[in-house]
Amino acid sequence: MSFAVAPGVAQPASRTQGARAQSTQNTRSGASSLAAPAVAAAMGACAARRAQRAQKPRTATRVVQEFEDVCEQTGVTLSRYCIELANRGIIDSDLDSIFNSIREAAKVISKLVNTAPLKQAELLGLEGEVNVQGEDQKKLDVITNDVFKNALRYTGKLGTLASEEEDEPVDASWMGTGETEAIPVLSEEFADTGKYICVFDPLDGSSNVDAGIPVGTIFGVFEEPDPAECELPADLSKGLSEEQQKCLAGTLQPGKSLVAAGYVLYSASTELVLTFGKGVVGFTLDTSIGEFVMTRPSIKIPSRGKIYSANTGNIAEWDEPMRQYIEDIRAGKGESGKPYSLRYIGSMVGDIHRTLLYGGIFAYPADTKNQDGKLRLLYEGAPMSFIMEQAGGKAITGHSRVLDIPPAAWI
Ligand code: FDP
Repeated sequence: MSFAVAPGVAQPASRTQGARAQSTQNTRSGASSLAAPAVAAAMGACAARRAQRAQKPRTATRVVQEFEDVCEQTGVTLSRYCIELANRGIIDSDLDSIFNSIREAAKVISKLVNTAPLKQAELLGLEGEVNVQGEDQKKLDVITNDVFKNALRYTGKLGTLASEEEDEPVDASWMGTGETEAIPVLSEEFADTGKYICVFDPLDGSSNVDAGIPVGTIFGVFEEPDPAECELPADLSKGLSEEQQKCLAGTLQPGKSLVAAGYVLYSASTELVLTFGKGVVGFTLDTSIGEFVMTRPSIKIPSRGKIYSANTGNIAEWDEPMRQYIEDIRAGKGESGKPYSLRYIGSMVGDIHRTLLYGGIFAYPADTKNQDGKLRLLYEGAPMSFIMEQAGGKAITGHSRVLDIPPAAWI
C-alpha cells in the first residue's frame, strides 16, 4: 500500500498553527499521606468530580486524570493502566491479558535487540529463509516472531494470530509445526476461548538491525466477527478447504475495526505507544524496575511540522502529484511557507514515532517497483493509521482513508 500520515496532508494547514512541543510529562509522583479529615473531604470532592465526569466522553487524558483521584500513585505502569481501564469497563479482562503478554514480549525483544551485537553468531545475520513477503528473514525476525507469538498464544484469549513473518495465520490454541504433527499447546480448558485476532510485525525495520539502528514491533487487535463459525484444522500449513478459506477471509477486517493498536520502538530507550481508540498513550521501559512507565499520558501530533520522511531515492518512480507535493513542501511552498527538511531512518517505527511527536509527514509512496507501496496494510499501515488518527493526524493513500481499506489477504 501507498501510505502517508500527517495532519493535513491533503490540505496543508494554516500558518498560524505552529508546531506544539510534545508534552513529556513524567507522571510519577511520590505517595501522598493525607490526614483523615482531608481524605474524607477529598473523597467527597472526588465523588462529585466523578459524577460530573461520568457525563463526559472517556479519553486517554480523562482516564489518567481519574487516576489522580486515587491520590497515591507511585507512577502509572502499563499493567496498572490496563487494570484501571478494565475497572472502568473501557477494556475487558481478555484484552487486559493480551496486553500483559504484549508487554512481556516487548521486554524480551528489547533485551534481544540490545544484546544482539554481543551475541552476533546467535542473533545477527540471515536465517536463510525468505518470508511470505519475499524478504530475506533475519535470525532476529524468526526469534522475535516466536517470542511474540508464544507470549500471545499462552493467554488463551486469542482466536487467531497473524504475523508478517508467517505464511498463514495461526490458530492460537495450536502449534502448527509444518512438517510434523501439530502439537496442542494449551489444555482444552484454555483453548479456543479467544475472541480476539492479533496481527503483528515482530521486528519491523529488521534490515537495519545488524547495524544497531532503531527497530520496532507493530501490533493491532481486532475482535473476531464470530469465532464459533471458523472450524480450522490444527495445522494450517497443510492447507485449507474452500469453505475454511472463505471463513478466514471473513475475519479480515479494515483498520477501522481495530479495537487496539500499538508499537514498541527499540532505540536509545524502549518506547511503547498504544491506543484503545480513546487517544494515544506512551510508556517508557524503566529497566531498573522492569516496567513500562507512563511518560506521555496523551500524545497529540502537532498540527503543523517541518519534517518529511520518505525514501526519496525512489522519487523518480513516484506519481507526478506525489513528487510535486514533496518538491513544494521542500521549497517552502506549503501552507506554512517554511521549507520542510528530510529525516528518514528507513525503519518505520522510528520514523512514525518522530512524526507523531514532532509533526510532519511520513510516506511510503507507490513506485514502479512497489505499485501499492511497500508497507503492508494489515501489519503496518492499519495499526499505525489507527494510532495516527487517534493522535489527531491523518492517514491516507492519496485517494482514501487507510482505515477504510479492507485487506485483500493475510499478507
Ligand atoms: P524493513 O524492510 O527493514 O523491515 O516495511 C519494512 C521496512 O523496513 C519499514 O520499516 C521501512 O520504513 C521500510 O521498509 C524501508 O524501506 P526502504 O528501504 O525501501 O526505504
